[in-house]
Amino acid sequence: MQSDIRRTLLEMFTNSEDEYVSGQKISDMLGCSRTAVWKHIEDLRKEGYELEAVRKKGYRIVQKPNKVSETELRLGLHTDRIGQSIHYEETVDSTQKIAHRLAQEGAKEGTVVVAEEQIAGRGRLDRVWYSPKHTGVWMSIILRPPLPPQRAPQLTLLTAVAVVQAIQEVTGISPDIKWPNDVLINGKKAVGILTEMQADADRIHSVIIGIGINVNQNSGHFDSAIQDIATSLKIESGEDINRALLMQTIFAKLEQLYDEYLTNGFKLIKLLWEAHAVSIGKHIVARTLTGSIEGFAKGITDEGILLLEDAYGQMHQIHSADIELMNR
Ligand code: BTX
Repeated sequence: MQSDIRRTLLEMFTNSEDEYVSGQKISDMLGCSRTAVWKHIEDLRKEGYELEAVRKKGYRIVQKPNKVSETELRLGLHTDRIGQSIHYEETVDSTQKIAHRLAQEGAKEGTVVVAEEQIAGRGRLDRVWYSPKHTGVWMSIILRPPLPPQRAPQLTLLTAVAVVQAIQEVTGISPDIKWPNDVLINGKKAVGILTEMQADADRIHSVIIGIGINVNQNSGHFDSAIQDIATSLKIESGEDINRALLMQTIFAKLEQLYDEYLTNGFKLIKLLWEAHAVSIGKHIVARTLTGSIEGFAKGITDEGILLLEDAYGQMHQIHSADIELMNR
């Protein structure tokens, strides 16, 4: 079934809430025969929608699938670019890998790759990112900013702000950001963001923003390797969270902030980021590939780089590191 028909059909069911929609009404709206309506209904059932059919009354949706399929994501989406093209799969090794390929093949800005499960999800430095089935948001977004490559780290911070704003709006929880890419709730990691790019020396071709969010895991459901450091939105809010709504909200916030960034630069994004940052103004240890530096986190530069002052008053610019907050 074409996705436009599917969308119109689902919109009809959503607008009529719990009421039945008659086969005649559907066939009038879609401009097709009653037999074709029945076929469309069967297609929705195959997608996991539970539809009740009652003679002389019509159809109604009893249960939607617990999926973040293209159909679910497009219904009620309020963006111009981000999420307008969705590449959905049940199981993948990593959405980043697929997004890289699509970007190389010329995918449009705003294309989103999303999966219900990743079996080789990855974090920075090829670390493992656990992405169990149907419980989280595992997605990669392709952007094509007309910028030089050294500006790309700003997009990691911009994404963290968009994700935090969306979580706030959907769940009421107000997460913290730990430079550069951890989103924490009560000190535990709920979100990971991985920004990769395809670029030459002076121009970005595409930025692939990977976002992993623990949404509906219960405590005890995490892999033992991350049991003590990870949390989910459900654990923190006590409620099941609608993953499609959360994603749509992220798309809208991201598009808003990205447009602001492309028009007016990083200034406002930096202020918003600082308002959520827990690692600034604290004593921290920054573990980089070449060693550890302990000191006071003074802030971030206009490029999004961390400024760290050590015990001798020397200032370090940290481009990439894992940060640990010291208790003092
Ligand atoms: P990171 O390198 O900052 O964090 C990776 C570390 O986080 C791991 O070493 C582990 O300790 C911990 N960790 C792993 N999985 C989880 C989890 N589910 N919840 C909390 N902590 C965890 C962060 O890298 C960037 C992650 C990006 C993930 C997205 S998902 C969609 C896209 N596809 C893909 O393969 N990666 C990105």
